[in-house]
Amino acid sequence: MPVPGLKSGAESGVRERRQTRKPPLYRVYLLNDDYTTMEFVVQVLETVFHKNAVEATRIMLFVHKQGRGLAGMYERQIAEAKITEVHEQARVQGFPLRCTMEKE
Ligand code: TYC
Repeated sequence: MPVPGLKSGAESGVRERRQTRKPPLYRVYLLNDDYTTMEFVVQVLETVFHKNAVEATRIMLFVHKQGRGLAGMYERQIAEAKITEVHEQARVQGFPLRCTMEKE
């Protein structure tokens, strides 16, 4: 028998909240260094993070001046894969470019 004032999960919104809960996002940062070329960093931002040339150049210059900059926000596994891809592309080209991630 329904208890007055006590709503079901669906009515109270509990179930909806559970079903729509988003997984945590991670910020992926590029770090500055003295050796990686600006051209390569722009290329990485375009190919790995799908930025257009203008946005990629803006982010690269921000990192160059400030020390680090946000490349994108992703679920954990995607963020990890992007970082691995950046480090792999950098390794192949002989650049020390580094990338980090931080939860939300
Ligand atoms: N500082 C580098 C240079 O002067 C350019 C650079 C920018 C390197 C961003 C890394 O994440 C980086 N060639």
